[in-house]
Amino acid sequence: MKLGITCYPTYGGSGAVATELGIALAARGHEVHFITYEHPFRLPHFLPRVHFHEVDIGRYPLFEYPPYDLALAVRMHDVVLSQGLDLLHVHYAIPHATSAWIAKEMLKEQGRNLPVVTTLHGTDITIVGQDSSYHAITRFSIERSDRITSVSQWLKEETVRAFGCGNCRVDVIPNFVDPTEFHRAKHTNGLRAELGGGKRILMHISNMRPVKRLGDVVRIFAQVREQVPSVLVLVGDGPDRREAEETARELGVLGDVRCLGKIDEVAPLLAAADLYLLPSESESFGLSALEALASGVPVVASAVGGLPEVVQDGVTGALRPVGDVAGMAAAAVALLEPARWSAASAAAAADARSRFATADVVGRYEALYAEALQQVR
Ligand code: GMT
Repeated sequence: MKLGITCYPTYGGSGAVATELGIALAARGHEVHFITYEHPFRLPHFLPRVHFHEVDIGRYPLFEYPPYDLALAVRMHDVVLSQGLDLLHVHYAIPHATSAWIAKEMLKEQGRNLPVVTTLHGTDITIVGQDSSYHAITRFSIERSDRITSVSQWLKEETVRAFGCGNCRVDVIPNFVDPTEFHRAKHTNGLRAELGGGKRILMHISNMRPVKRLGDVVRIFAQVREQVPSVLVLVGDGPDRREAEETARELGVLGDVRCLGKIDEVAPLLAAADLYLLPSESESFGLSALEALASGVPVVASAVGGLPEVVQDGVTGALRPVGDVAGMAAAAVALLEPARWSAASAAAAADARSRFATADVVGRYEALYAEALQQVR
């Protein structure tokens, strides 16, 4: 198949999933065309059968807010025609599903009925899509997609609840992980000694927005550190990073917090970690938690959203209510006990491989594409 994929190319779970999906589809023989405003961050510069088409929004002094969604629709229309694409798959509904619908309507003038698949990832449904400025267009664009997928059962139910599209068929296709790349034994690169200096390593990776509750990450760490010599490694950047550093200073633990900033390849870092912390306010899936589990790193997270579909409480990690810093810290200390850690680490890697391996999940997308193509014929 010739597939167009649109996503946010910058740091974030939806862009990571979309890019890994495109790479896996190309490896399975499909031709993949990324259509977005920047080179996706997880895309190496050249891969066979992978193409990148930049969306140029142009600049005109009249526009305080250049209409990216229109430029994207035009680029989609153009790439479908010039490259003979069979299908468009957009990740994150806003504005990608809307642009795809416009492109689809434009293509009707060329006698094409192009199937559009929309994958819902999280805040497109839970936060941004529920803002009154976007609610109606999000609902409209989801309903106009030929097929809709969501990354967890929880997100599917939330979509029906928030948008009331009872007639929409939403297929749950979970996120996935490459078990050969996210593999503890693959990365023996001295990072453990470099980052931990003999102490246990707690890690958190995110775009550091309020929904991640970065302050809780620091507070959990401070409580763990009272009982277990440990360091906290923070990867990524975002609006809450500075405040988290301030919290660490106030708690007297800043000297054991390492802020690494944005790093593209996180598999070697995760392979060096002992525990992964994700105490989010909301999380439709928690891709970074899955990548940690595959790397043999037990996860301490909030019992919220789609996280219980990813982390098995008491087996591959621990789930506690949002904001339960003391509960998460106690669970983390218990998980760091050597025998308990070994069992949880082995269970985490095995569970990630058995339920979320790339080959199985990508096969489900291929089957869905084939059905979508049949549907519009
Ligand atoms: O940051 C992004 O690219 C999207 C982001 C979001 O806020 O929607 O992440 C979501 O998509 C990821 C990939 O499917 C999920 O693993 C995250 O759980 C989800 N984030 C939230 O729901 C907060």
